[in-house]
Amino acid sequence: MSLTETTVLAALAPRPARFYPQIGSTNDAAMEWLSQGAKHGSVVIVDEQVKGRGRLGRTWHTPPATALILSVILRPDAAHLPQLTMLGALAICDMLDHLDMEHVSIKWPNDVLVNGKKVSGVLPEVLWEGKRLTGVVLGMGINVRIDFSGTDLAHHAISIESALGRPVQRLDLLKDLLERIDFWFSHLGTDELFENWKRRLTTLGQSVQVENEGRIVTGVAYSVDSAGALLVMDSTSKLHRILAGDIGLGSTG
Ligand code: BT5
Repeated sequence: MSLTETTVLAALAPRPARFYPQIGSTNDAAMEWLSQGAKHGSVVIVDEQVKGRGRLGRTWHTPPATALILSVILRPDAAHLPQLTMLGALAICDMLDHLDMEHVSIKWPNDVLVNGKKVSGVLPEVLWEGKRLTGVVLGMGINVRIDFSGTDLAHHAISIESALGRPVQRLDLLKDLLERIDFWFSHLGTDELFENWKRRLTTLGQSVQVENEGRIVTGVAYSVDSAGALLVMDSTSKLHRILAGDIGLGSTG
């Protein structure tokens, strides 16, 4: 079944949802809705996103009708903000498990991988009103049937259908994913959420290179803490706490 306003709104009712055949970025539309008072759990879904954003000004690439592109509006307690990226990646992993997908993992902090290739990215964005948290927009792009062959991403990206070898319905994935987001949202701040996220990380134990406060740190990804920071141990056994960034993986250390 294709994604249309009628099919999406009917499948998700009574959850508040907005569907667009084409949009610049679901995160931008959801941020605007949040600022206008959208309820917790509201969701923006599109068939085609033409100005998808990644982190640090990067681009998220999605041809029409080939991906699940959504932004969920959440109203967590500010104390739980560090777990929002974990929540998104975990919910996607659980959805993939439910499809019997094998070799699902998380590359710190927010990439969901299948067979070591990126199947999904998560982009949480936070809206404040002065010192008060208005809410969070959790943007997720999930590759369902994008053909990456011959593109720059061919060696780094993968789609659900090519990994599974069978077709899937985006509407079924959407409903399942939203239930899993609700589940993990109700576990924000718990050890269960943190431990499940940590268990999925492929990064731990690997040699990594990461930029921290303008300097490149090389070492072994030693652990993560409950705020989601990566702890990297360098060759002098000094621990570096990396809150956000991009890691390059070296050989297993
Ligand atoms: C992310 O950024 O992984 C977060 C992507 C979030 C996208 C969603 S879609 C719905 C919502 N609305 C938005 O506007 N954004 C969110 P980052 O870690 O910076 O990764 C970006 C990099 O991933 C790019 O520079 C490419 O190398 C690669 N990339 C781009 N498109 C991809 C795709 N479809 N599959 C796999 N990798 C991709």
